[in-house]
Amino acid sequence: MVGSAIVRRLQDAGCKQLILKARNELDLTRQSDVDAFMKAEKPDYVILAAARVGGILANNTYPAQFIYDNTMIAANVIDASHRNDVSRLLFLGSSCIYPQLAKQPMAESSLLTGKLEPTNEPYAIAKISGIKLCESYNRQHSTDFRSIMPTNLYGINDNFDLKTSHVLPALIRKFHEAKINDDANVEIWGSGNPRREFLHVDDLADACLFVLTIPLDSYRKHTEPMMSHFNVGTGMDVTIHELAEIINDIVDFRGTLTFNDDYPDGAPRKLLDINQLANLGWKARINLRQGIVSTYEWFKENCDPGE
Ligand code: GFB
Repeated sequence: MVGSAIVRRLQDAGCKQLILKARNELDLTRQSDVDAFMKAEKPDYVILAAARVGGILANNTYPAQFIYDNTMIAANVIDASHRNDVSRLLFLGSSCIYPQLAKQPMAESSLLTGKLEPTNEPYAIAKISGIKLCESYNRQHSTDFRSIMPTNLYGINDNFDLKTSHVLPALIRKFHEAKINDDANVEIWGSGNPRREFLHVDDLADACLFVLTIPLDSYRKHTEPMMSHFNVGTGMDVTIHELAEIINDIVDFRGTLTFNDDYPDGAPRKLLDINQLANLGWKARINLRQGIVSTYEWFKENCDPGE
């Protein structure tokens, strides 16, 4: 989802040469393969959007895969980028790097000020390693490696598998199938009380290009030497219950909602402080309802066997 959105954005911007590798062509967890690729291609810029990602259940069920794959991907790509003289790199992290009970909205400076949310601690540690790799290479080798921390993402090419997906695509699918099957209710995991901020992936792709093209002096002026990342979000959040009602309305399902407490809630709230990037002139454009409507249209055309 993220990689393809960034490719579309770079093509729109007239980027002349994109070097792309699908997962089955290059395994980023294998250092020798990454080294050989970087040596052969010598890219000028690297955008590191590849990651093993998933929703709360996938993170909680496969912690070893989440920490191992993401740690290896970050270490291999960042180190090979340094050794092959990449002039600028952008690393994508996640808002789950911040403490479970961080002051809201969460500023970049709240990193490493408290305990992480247990359901995704392994993933968060791998992403924190990525940020710290970038900062450390910048300090020791004077590289220009940057990081952004997006909030919960959604959009076309999302994962709609109910066991591994994030909440927004899961609810699109659940409400759609409940409507088609004439079910009486839709089950929502947890209490419905956690608050989440959702960013459309096309807005994220725009932010990637924006951050990648900030002149180095301005980038440094807006970040501290050991806190060199930017939050990327909308600045607004909703409860999971409110999100479910929005999707209920868009899908036009007429049944009831039930809340299943056997599933975890995860972090109570993850609202990003987006002032740092806003001060440089970037803001999200796609509002949540519009974004869900277009994602639902894409889902019906591409993922729904009944249509
Ligand atoms: O999006 P989500 O899976 O991940 O869940 P996180 C957000 C909230 O929605 C949780 C609830 O409180 C879930 O219990 N929820 C309700 C559901 N119904 C559903 C459902 O059908 N499917 C899912 N998946 N959730 C992830 C992290 O945390 O966020 C990752 O685990 C990453 O590491 C990602 O940071 C952005 O927002 O809780």
